Amino acid sequence: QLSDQEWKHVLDIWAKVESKLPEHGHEVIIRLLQEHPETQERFEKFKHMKTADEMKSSEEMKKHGTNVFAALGNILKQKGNHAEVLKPLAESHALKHKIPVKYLEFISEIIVKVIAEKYPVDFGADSQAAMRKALELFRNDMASKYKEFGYQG
Ligand code: HNN
Repeated sequence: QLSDQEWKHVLDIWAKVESKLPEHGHEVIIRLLQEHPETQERFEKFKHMKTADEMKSSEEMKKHGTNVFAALGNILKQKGNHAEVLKPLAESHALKHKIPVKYLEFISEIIVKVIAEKYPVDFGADSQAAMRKALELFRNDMASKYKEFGYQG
């Protein structure tokens, strides 16, 4: 679990991310698919895309990035009491999309990297450490929900 100070770091930087939520969400998805091509196979609607340029000009991918970041923001704002909002997401990602915990690790790394590039001044070492901790908590709780749904992740 995170301290009050750590949650404050997480939510302060997230407030900055939200000023350009669709753009940042879009960029994170593109980098996930580029750096880990196996993740692209999980998206019926994106697996035909061949180049980063194609992804950048895709309004549908931007919309998906927005949805992912909106869901993540909603989780972070629960400050760890996220069981209720996590459950439907864990269910769909376990049983329908079959997203291994490894992929959640991939995106966590990219999220920290992208925020650090966009907000170097506001996202210092303490904030980065707090965000990593929050994303780890998210992943751990997803992993235990996955198991409840019979998916080993
Ligand atoms: O739960 C749902 O199926 C609703 C759509 C949705 C949301 C709100 C998805 C989603 C889909 C369905 C896309 C569609 O058809 O519109 C798929 C195929 N995801 C995936 C696949 C992979 C994936 Mn995710 N998601 N998602 C969300 C929301 C949040 C969310 N998803 C994530 C990762 C890492 C991957 C692996 C490639 C992911 C994360 C980390 C989050 C943030 C909580």
